[in-house]
Order: sequence, then structure tokens, then C-alpha cells
Amino acid sequence: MSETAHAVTRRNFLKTTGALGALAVAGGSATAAGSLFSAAPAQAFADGEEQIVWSQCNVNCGGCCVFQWHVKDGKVLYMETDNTGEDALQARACLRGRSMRRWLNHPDRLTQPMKRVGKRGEGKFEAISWDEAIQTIADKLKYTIETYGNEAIYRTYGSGMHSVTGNPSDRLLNLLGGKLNPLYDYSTHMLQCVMTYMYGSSSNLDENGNHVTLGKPATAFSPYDAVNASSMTEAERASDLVVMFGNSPAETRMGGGNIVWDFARVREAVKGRGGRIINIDYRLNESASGHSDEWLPIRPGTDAALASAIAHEWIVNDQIDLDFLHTYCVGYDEETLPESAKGQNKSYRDYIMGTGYDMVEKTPEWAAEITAVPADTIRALASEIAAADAPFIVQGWGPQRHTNGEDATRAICMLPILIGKLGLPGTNTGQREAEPYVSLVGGLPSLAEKSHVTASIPVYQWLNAVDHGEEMTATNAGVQGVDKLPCGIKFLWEYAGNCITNQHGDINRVHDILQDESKCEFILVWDTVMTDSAKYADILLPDAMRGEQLNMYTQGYAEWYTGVTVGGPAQEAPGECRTSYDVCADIADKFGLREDFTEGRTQEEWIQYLYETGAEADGNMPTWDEIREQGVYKRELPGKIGLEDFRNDPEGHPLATPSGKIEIYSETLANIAETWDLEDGETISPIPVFTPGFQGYGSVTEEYPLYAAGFHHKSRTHSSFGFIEELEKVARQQMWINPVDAEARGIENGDRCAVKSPAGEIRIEAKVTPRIIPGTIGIPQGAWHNANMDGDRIDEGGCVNTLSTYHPTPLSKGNGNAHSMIVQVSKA
Ligand SMILES: Nc1nc2c(c(=O)[nH]1)N[C@H]1C(S)=C(S)[C@@H](COP(=O)(O)OP(=O)(O)OC[C@H]3O[C@@H](n4cnc5c(=O)[nH]c(N)nc54)[C@H](O)[C@@H]3O)O[C@H]1N2
Ligand SMILES: Nc1nc2c(c(=O)[nH]1)N[C@H]1C(S)=C(S)[C@@H](COP(=O)(O)OP(=O)(O)OC[C@H]3O[C@@H](n4cnc5c(=O)[nH]c(N)nc54)[C@H](O)[C@@H]3O)O[C@H]1N2
Ligand code: SF4
Ligand SMILES: [Mo]
Repeated sequence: MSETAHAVTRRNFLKTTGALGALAVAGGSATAAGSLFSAAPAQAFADGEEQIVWSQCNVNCGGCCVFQWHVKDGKVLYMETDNTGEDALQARACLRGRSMRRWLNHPDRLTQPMKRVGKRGEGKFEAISWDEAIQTIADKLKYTIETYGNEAIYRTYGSGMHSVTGNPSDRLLNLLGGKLNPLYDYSTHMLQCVMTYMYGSSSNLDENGNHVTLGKPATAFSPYDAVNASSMTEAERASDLVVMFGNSPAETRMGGGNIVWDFARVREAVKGRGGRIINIDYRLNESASGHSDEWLPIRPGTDAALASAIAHEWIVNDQIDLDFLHTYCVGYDEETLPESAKGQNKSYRDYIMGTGYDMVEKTPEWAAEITAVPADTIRALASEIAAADAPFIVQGWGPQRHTNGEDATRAICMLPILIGKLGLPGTNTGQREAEPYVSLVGGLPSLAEKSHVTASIPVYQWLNAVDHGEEMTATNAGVQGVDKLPCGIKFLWEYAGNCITNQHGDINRVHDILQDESKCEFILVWDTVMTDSAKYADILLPDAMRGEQLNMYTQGYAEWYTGVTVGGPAQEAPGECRTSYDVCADIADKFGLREDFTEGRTQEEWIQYLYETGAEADGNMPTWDEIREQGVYKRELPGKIGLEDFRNDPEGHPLATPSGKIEIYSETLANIAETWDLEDGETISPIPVFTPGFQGYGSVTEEYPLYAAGFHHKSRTHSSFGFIEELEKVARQQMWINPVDAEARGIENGDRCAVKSPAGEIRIEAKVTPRIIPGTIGIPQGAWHNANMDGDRIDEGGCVNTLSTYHPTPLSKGNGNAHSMIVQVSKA
């Protein structure tokens, strides 16, 4: 392990003065809130010397790349990124991160607390004082808790702030007795839920290792750890064939703090060994761009059919590892099925060979029809994977973000399982590549123990819980912790998220449900700019950004290093913006709980405390004074092979499934399938099967003859950065359409088009390109919704969630619709 400690060229910003207290600002005005920069230096903003202030990119692309703000006279002049230590250890920001100064200084920043004066969604607000905003919020919280109980409060998903003090909201709400809990997340909803049944989840075990959820729906599986998946660096080290399903690090893991760099090294190493990369995607994504021989086009939402046909090939050619399947797994064939399933042709092998429940043999010809991958290509792929010594099979989260995503995820994982190629050098479990399992510093404690709310809902279900929460149960809505929700959601709290409308799904439907103010009675939104979700707020609060306060966080998804960045503020927040920590403390004060919230610490003192606690536990980190001087600390991380311990010693290291083995057949799922209320066409299967899903394969109609899927886009992180014009110019919001589909509609490259789905209609520029499979269009997710909601509701902004229909998936009740849509396209 190499350690890098860095001396900066100029003295650290905060170290330049020790002044505490109220802030005198360059330009003369003083802030309204004396506590805003309680540890910030008064003179530092105006002392005329150019200084470097360290900070970080805290948006949810996960990279947490390092920023070096160059500051003079209290203003950021320009920004550099990480240039500390060896090249290979540098968390260099991508173009989005490098535009953060434009966000900080943007004229559209929210600068005052506001209350809504128009209808929800109309965007009409009036400035109010902090006192009025805080009193209103406290009153509404009290009223909601007294009238309906804490279960009626819900913090909507909001991923825009990764910082150790980035989540004061949960701490405050837990202190007040709690809020309705969320299950899973918008990133990995289907995967996180279903993988518990296949690979197990340590959260299913008590402290003695006993199963606590046998027969019940399982709680979350972490797709963010390194237990179940291998690092990308493992592919670089030892794989001879990398097979990627819907995984594009060059788009979704950009920046030096991410793994795009690892991926570049993977390509060099694997190809250097004479190996190959295969990238299975409905479009030739940026990771395969320039390497078109790597692209294997597939119809979206059909990966499970492809995987099933590969399984068929391996079975008929005797290429599966039967010893592995019998020793480590449950349910491949009759021999290892649980008693309850024996003698009924319920095994995976039965399903593949045409003796299972649907009596259809999963031949390459069967799959070719569904996937649009020719049968011979499927055969060749099967034999190429079987011939590899160390196939690294990996999926991004695109395939699972479909209405049949729960099955797609497991079906892909079947590939390494069937040939026993997991837990070994150079291989992977079929999961997304692992993320680091070391966090050098913890976050502001959420005080979860103070919450008395046991009820949880899948995150994507919040809209149903607003609409008809009191009808939602464990078996009809995936509610956990209680059999039935006691009431609907009455108070929505959105912090650093745009998930009320833009990022949720079916914006038109959200709009209609939120118009009825007797359902959700109060909405609080807290952001830095007027997002589409913010237009629905009853109270809208302006937040100080992390560049405007002391900030600390660990590394992001980088696998090869762990680290911490500490620094700031680089400049003053505009107008009346305050830190969310201070505002939450003021709300707590209205309940007589200020001390309980702060525990006597300012935000800056919390950061120091969290750093010192982390450093003490770690033993290798710089002191607080040292990190304040150097800003960044990093050290290398070793790679990891997923499920290596289990592979080496299945009895000593059993999985956290009921059997301790990989459950190809899950008895728990079979039980759920029998006891849950499902809608027509919804299936939950104990084995990984191909099902078309809602608005999936075969659902196109004369009115909506094309499939549509989304993808995460370079110019934004979801909707974050969506208002930065320079970024939009670099990578425009365009609909990808194949020349075959474009010609049939008289559409040419650059034409403005109308895209219509059963849920709504958008306008978007066409990118006519053979880089997308015919019959499907691709739309970058996260563009800003822009429609007259009292008029035609046509979304000129081209937000994909105007098109997605709200229909939570059968098992996880998740956002599979995000990538499963049917549409018609015409020239606008
Ligand atoms: N159709 C479709 N929908 C999707 C997806 C998809 O692929 N397709 N992807 C889903 C996924 S994976 C995710 S994670 C979600 C993401 O959805 P969100 O979590 O809503 O992510 P963002 O759109 O980035 O919104 C983050 C918000 O935080 C704000 N913000 C940034 N910094 C600060 C700050 O310092 N303080 C405050 N208060 N606010 C700040 C930003 O301005 C922005 O409005 O979207 C999901 N929605
Ligand atoms: N630039 C940028 N980076 C980001 C984000 C961002 O918004 N912008 N968001 C961050 C977050 S929070 C998350 S959760 C991750 C998201 O990471 P992912 O979920 O992995 O990203 P997606 O772009 O939705 O999907 C990955 C790839 O899958 C493809 N795909 C979609 N459907 C299918 C399918 O059915 N089968 C196959 N084989 N491929 C399919 C898409 O074309 C895309 O290339 O990215 C993170 N990184
Ligand atoms: S890769 Fe992600 S974390 Fe890094 S600078 Fe870009 S947006 Fe920020
Ligand atoms: Mo995400």
C-alpha cells in the first residue's frame, strides 16, 4: 500500500486566519445568519491573496472527485482538480464537476426562503423570512404528527448531496419520532430487492448469524459492497473475457474518482492478453464507442431471454459445471430443489429445457426472436464464454431498471453460476463491479434509534402512498415492518432531490395527484435552483452549496483508492442561503430539541469530530491539523474477488440465504408468489425466467409501435447540471433513433420530434444513428421537464419521465418503467 500525503502550494484557506463568528463579506454586506460560517474566517474573503480551497464534487454520480478552488477576494476565480500524488491516484473531475463554479455563481440560484402563492406546479412563489419558513415547517410537522402520526411524514428520495453532513433531515425527523422509512433506491431498486433471494443479504442475519427473515420478504442487499462482486481491477488483473450487460463506465463512472480509468486499464490488459470485451447494450454506448467490434446490440428488456438461451447451449453441449451447481447452489435441477418444490418440474433446468412451467425450450432461435440477437451469434457467444478461463461477467444497472428487472438481474447472474466461474481469479458474480468497502469517515449520525416508526415502503411507492396509502399492505404493495400502512403520506420532505416529478416517473400523473391538497397536505423542498419538483413546494428553501461551507467526504466509487477531502468555504453563499444543518437545528429548537440535534456541536465541529473519530479507528490518517493543511488524503486499496470466501469454504462462509447457498430456486420467493396480490400479467418467479414485463417485449401497438429506453447522460448527473448551458452544448439532449425508423417517418438528423407514449408527450431533437438497435429509441434521462401543465402538457424539455408510465414492478414495486416504455415518434 502506498500512501500519499500532499502539501499544497499555498496555505490552506481556513488556516490563514483563526477568526470565528459573524462574517464580513467582500463587498461589504453581512449575512443574515451569524452562524452560517461559524468557523469561517472574516478577513480571508478579502485579504487579496490568491488561495487554494479544497472541496469535492458531491453530486450523485458517485465519483466525489476532488476540487481545488482558486479563491481571491472572497470569490472563486477558477477551479482546478486533483493533481496530488501519483497520476493513478488522482480523482480528477469530469466536465460536469469542472463546471461547478457556474452552478455556484448562477443567476438562477435560489437565495431566499419562499412560500407558494400559485397552484402546485405553477411555480409562483413569494419571498418570506427564515423565521416564517421555520415556524411554518415546525407547525406543519407538529400538526402532521399529532393528527396522523409520524408515518404520514416521508422524505422523498433525493440523492443530490453526498457529504458527511449532507443529510441533516433524517437526523431531525428521527428526533421527532421518525418518518415512513424507504426501502431500496432509484438506482438499483429491482436488483437490490431480488438479489437478497439469490445471493443473500447480511441484513437478514442477526448478530449470531441466525436468519431473521426466513419466509418473509428480505431486506436490502447492498449492491454497493465488495462481498458479492469483484472489482473492475480484478478483470484487469486476471480476466481473459469481459462480458458487460448494460454497463457503460465511460458515461456513468466518469471522472478520476470513478472507475472509467480502471475500465481503460481493463481494456488494455484483457486485449493485451488476447482476450475480448463484449458490450451488450441496446445502443453502442460511449464505453464501446471507438471499439464497435465490442458491441452486441440487444433489444432492451430482453437480457433474460439471451441468458436463458446461453444456458440452453451450455446444457445441450455439456458445458455446465454440475459439481459446482450441486455443491454451491439450490434448484438448478431436481436433485437440489427444496422438498416443497420437488417432483413438479420446477427446476431451472426444467425451465430452460422446455419441461418447466411454460413447456417452452429456450433455444437460441426462441431467444433470437425476442432479443433481436441472431441465433448463431447467441451460439458463438455461449461457446466464447464457455471457452474463457476467467470470464468477468458484469451488469450495469440498465438491465434491472426495467419492468422485468428482477428477473433480468438474476438471469444474468446465472451465467457465471452455471459454469462455476465465480469466486475465482479474474471472474465476477454477474453483479455490477464492486465499489470500495472502506469509508474512512462516517456521516452525521441519523439517530435512527429515536424513530418509533417500523413501517417501510419501497421508495418508488411514495406516490401510491400519497394517493391511497391507507389501502397499502405487505401483500399488495410491498409494505414492510407493518401489515398495513396506518395512513397515507401527508407531509413530503424533499432535500437535494428532484424526485417528486422529474426523476420519479409519469410526471403528468404526479401532477394530478399532488393537485389534491387534501391528499398530501404539505410539501417542503430544499434546493439550490428552481427545479420542476421545487414548483410543487409549499415552502421552498434555498440551500448553501458545499463550496460555500466546510465540506468533507470520502472517496466515491473509485476502487483503487480510499480517501478523504476536507475544505471550504471557497466563497460566501448568495443572498440569504444558509446551511441545512443550521436550519435543521432551528427547526429542532421549535420542539425544544436543539441540544439533542446539535449535541453541542456546530457543523464545523461535527466535521472535525467525525474526521478525528475516523482517523482514530483507522490509525493511518493524518491528524486534523494536517488534513486541514493538505486538504486531500488518499491511499491505495487492494482489489477484491466477489464471493471468494464462499467459494473457498462454502460451509465456513455460507451465504445469508435461508439455505446458505446460491438460491437459483428461492423457496421464499415461491411463497411470496403464492401469497401476494398481483395484478393481471404480473409474475414473481422462484427461478430467473424471461417475462416481457409491462410495456416490455411484445407490448408495442399500432399507436405506439416503438420501444423506448433511457440511459444516464454525460452532460448531467440526473437532472443536476441540467440548467448549465455550456454542458448542454457539449452533449445535447437528443433522442437516438436508427436510420431505419427515422427514414420510415421522414425524420432527419437534427429534426425536432414529437415522442408520445401512453403517459405523455415530449419534444426532442433527433440523433439519427446506427448506434441504436432498430425498433427502439433511446432518451437520455434527467432533462428538465418544461410543460404548460394547465395547457397541452407537452414537455418541451424532453424529460423521459413525461413518457414513463407509473406501474411499480411486481416484486420490489420499483421504478422499472424508467427504461421500459412504448412510444410513437414523428416530426414535430
Ligand atoms: N426515467 C428515469 N428516471 C430515473 C432514472 C432513470 O434512469 N430513468 N434514474 C434514477 C436514478 S438512478 C436516480 S439516483 C434518481 C436521481 O434523482 P435525484 O436524486 O432527484 O437526483 P438529481 O436529479 O440529481 O437531483 C438532485 C437535486 O439536488 C440538488 N442539489 C445539489 N446540490 C445541492 C445542495 O447542496 N443542497 C440542496 N438542497 N440541493 C442540492 C440539485 O439541484 C438537484 O435538484 O433518478 C432516477 N430517475
Ligand atoms: N454521467 C452520468 N453518470 C452517472 C449518472 C448520471 O446521471 N450521469 N447517474 C449515476 C447514478 S445515481 C447511477 S444509479 C448510475 C446509473 O448507472 P446505470 O444504471 O448502469 O446506467 P444506465 O445508463 O441507466 O444503464 C447502463 C447502460 O445500460 C443500457 N441499457 C438500458 N436498458 C438495457 C437493457 O435492457 N439491456 C441492456 N443490455 N442494456 C440496457 C443503457 O443503454 C446504458 O448504456 O450512474 C451514475 N453515474
Ligand atoms: S465524475 Fe461525477 S463526481 Fe466526478 S466531477 Fe464528474 S460529476 Fe462530479
Ligand atoms: Mo442512481
